[in-house]
Amino acid sequence: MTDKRALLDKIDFYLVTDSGLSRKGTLSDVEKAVAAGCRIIQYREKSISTKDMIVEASQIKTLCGRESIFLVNDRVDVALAVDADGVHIGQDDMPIDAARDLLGPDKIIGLTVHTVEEALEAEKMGADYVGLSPIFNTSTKKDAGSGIGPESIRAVKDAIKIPIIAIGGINKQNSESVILGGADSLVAISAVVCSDDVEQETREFVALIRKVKKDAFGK
Ligand code: TZP
Ligand code: MG
Repeated sequence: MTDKRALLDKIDFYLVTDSGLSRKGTLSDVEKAVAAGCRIIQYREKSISTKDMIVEASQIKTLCGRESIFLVNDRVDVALAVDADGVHIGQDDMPIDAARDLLGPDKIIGLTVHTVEEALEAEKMGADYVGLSPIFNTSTKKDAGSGIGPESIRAVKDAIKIPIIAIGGINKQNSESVILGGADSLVAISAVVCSDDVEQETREFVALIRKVKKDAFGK
């Protein structure tokens, strides 16, 4: 197991980039989030050329350094080109086994799931974690569907051993319900990248998640 894969068990706040929503830009957001203790970054970029993505992905890889996991959303080819730590893929993207064949055994593969059945299938196919989506309604992803509610996380947690990252409509007010519901980590895109101070917001999310885990589970 690489060092980066071992880090998966220790993540609290997970940043997904969004250049359309960001106030200060993707590179600035990544830099601030890493400085604030975010240990996993997903580069999600759908609006620039592959050539430009590869340039930006290499810069993000440098910012993540050895401390933070660096994943590329959807694009196995871009992840390979820059030797990222792995990919995050959706139900309609490249199947996990095909991605694993291309990336090899050491890279991290995360899959978006919406149900217990999809989570079980993801684990069976060799996913390293699942992104459970959407927990609440969100306007950040137009086709995300309706929120499943934080109370739906428990059934997924009971069904699989790999970590669950919760995503969709999460903010500081509802984060506690998400972690108590069974999520290992959570993503908040608009709550962080639309803020004036990404570093401070990230710090607050990291501290809040750690406190909820410590108070509830003693870890
Ligand atoms: N996938 C599922 S919901 C979502 C993505 C990328 C958007 C989450 O954004 P926000 O602003 O945290 O609701
Ligand atoms: Mg996708």
